Amino acid sequence: MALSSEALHKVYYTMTTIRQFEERMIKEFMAGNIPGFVHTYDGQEAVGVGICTHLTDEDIIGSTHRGHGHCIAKGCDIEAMILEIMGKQGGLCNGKGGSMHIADFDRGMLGANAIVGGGPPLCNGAALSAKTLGTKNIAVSFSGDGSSNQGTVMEALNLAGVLDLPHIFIFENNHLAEGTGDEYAVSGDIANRVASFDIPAVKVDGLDFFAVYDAMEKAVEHTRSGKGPYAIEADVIRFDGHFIGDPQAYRGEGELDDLRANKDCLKIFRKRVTSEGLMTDDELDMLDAQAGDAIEQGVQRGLAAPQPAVEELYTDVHVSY
Ligand SMILES: Cc1ncc(C[n+]2csc(CCOP(=O)(O)OP(=O)(O)O)c2C)c(N)n1
Repeated sequence: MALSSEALHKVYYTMTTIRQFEERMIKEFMAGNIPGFVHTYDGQEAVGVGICTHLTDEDIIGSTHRGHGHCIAKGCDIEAMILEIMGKQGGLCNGKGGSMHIADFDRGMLGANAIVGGGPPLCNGAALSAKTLGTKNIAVSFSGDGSSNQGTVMEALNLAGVLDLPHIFIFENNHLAEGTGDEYAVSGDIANRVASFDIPAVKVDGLDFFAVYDAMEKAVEHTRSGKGPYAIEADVIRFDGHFIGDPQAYRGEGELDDLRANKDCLKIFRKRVTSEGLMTDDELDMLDAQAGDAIEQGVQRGLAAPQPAVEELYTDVHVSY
């Protein structure tokens, strides 16, 4: 389906928000304004946005430790995300989850997840619930190449296949798990592995928003219409370290410069929409500026906000029904 001009604006706004959000989180982390451990998503924006553009608030996503981009693409409020990442009151989990545990059920964001391979089994649960209740909602899990090797992911694929669950498995293959390359750690091919579970699986260029968007359109058509699970393996890159502060000694000489020059999904998007006359450089620059302003405002709110009160230490620990 061709995207309207309004939809294209929204897509680019979301992608540039994710990019600038992550760049700012790096700065704030280095300045000591963010506690804990943070993994950034910059470089992978075309995947999160290409996938989530097809989803409603009632569809569920299960994220990873690298979850900021998934949250933003799913529509989470960025100011509330910043408060959460800074551990402040008013954050999406009232400042008690942090970067790796952001959840927002109002947006169908089941949660970031510090357990590698933890998302797919959770999404099977969400998918089973949707199927049992007959809601037509779907669940979408994100996993990395490293995560694809986890037993939990294999079990989730098997169960989704056996139960015909409305679950789309997204594998973001950025070719690195911490500092280990996929050519060393992943035997065979992720999409082929998934296909052996009798689940349709396609590979896509994860730097090309339009390729991801088209692949996800087919996946959603299949899964929402009751035909069961589906998988997409997106070939992508990450611009930064595994975590903020990672010295990246495992990178080759000039590798990062090459990625920034030639494998930047935002530049690829800009080139495509301007050359096809769909958007102008001025429009794109304006969206860059608007996203930057929103992030600046969120950061100022975050810096000024108080931490959760000590009395709240034991609240929000267990769910009450
Ligand atoms: C069960 C489990 N094992 C190991 C870790 C430590 N760990 C955190 S992220 C990571 C690498 C994950 O790589 P990948 O799935 O490719 O995702 P990426 O970091 O590339 O986004 C590892 C091993 C963990 N958090 N959980």
